[in-house]
Amino acid sequence: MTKERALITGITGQDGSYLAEFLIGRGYEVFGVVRRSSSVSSERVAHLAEQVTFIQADLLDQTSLINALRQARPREVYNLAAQSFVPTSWHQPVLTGEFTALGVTRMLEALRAVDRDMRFYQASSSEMFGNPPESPQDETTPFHPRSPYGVAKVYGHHITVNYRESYGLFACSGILFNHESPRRGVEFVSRKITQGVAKIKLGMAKELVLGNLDARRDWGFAGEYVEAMWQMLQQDEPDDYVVASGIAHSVADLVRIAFEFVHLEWQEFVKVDDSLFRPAEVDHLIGNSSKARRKLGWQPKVSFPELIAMMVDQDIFRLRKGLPLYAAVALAES
Ligand code: NAP
Ligand code: F7E
Repeated sequence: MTKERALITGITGQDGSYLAEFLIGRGYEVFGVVRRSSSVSSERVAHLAEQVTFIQADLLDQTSLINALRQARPREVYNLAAQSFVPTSWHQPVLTGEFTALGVTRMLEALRAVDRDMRFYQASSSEMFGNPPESPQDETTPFHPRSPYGVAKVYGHHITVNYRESYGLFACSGILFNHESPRRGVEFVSRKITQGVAKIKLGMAKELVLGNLDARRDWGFAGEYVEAMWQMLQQDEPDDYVVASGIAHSVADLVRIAFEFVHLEWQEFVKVDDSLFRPAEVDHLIGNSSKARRKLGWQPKVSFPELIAMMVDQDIFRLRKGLPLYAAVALAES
């Protein structure tokens, strides 16, 4: 039997690695877009190297995207690539717009040029809500982004909807709230905290310097959120969905739970540095994913404390074993 084919941009990122694992597990032939780099950026998918076909392309380069789709001929295209770190979007706003906003149009144009029957998933974000007029946020909540990243994602969302309406493409936008994992980039607050706690526990660091502890987010486990992406592309009609846990916690809660897990008092180690505060903060996000739960049958299973425990545990394991930052570690190992 011929395997279904899927192409993932951003396969070397957190979500790309979990999505590739998930699709391989469902019998897909997986193609992953990687950009040329002078150093290795494929730690998260090293364990999948034999099962994925990597294609060199870049969201900045239209021809390379067309060629990637011509080579892979996928049924499903998951556009996960982006400049995804919010603080960097203030330092590199133009580049963020090129990758995270216009990059989506380049992908959609490539799809239109190669095969309009391919199904398209766009990685939209709760950062589009920014400073929302209502709580919790769902698919009808107006956008008020608070960073160049959020603004770029609003463009990516609207162009996806527009190509669906203009050309009848099967294009879906998944509005995902924060999702974390032991493979999360170390600059994001969850992993910064769990790695910091692991280092302090092992005597490798003395303090953990953070920014705004009052910000509240709706955090879930990335391994589960990628399943919702796939489910969106299996529906009869393309649509947009909020994916969230429905529970918000503060950064301070995250800190407290992570330190409690290793039996340490967080107040003894955490320092706040005002320079880590953002020019415009997103204070409080919480998602209402009832549409995804109803139509996709999706629901999260890993609780917030379980997620934090999993991350601290694996950070301690990696540090003890001297493993690379993003190496996939089986849960049973740690
Ligand atoms: P991530 O870990 O930062 O991964 C980003 C990926 O994009 C990497 O594979 C990166 O490749 C690739 N990339 C960046 N610029 C590129 C370019 N010009 N051409 C080709 N590839 C490029 O992000 P993530 O957390 O997995 O998130 C996946 C997607 O979901 C992103 O679009 C993000 O904005 C969005 N999102 C994330 C969350 C979340 O909580 N994680 C929530 C909502 C939406 P390199 O390895 O070469 O850098
Ligand atoms: O910040 C506060 C910070 O960088 C969360 C991306 O995946 O999710 C992510 O964006 C909160 C913010 O994620 C530090 O001020 C305090 O309020 O982990 P973060 P984010 O900005 O929410 C969305 C949904 C995406 O789409 C993005 O791609 O934590 N915070 N102290 C800190 N944040 C960081 N990074 N570092 C600190 O030291």
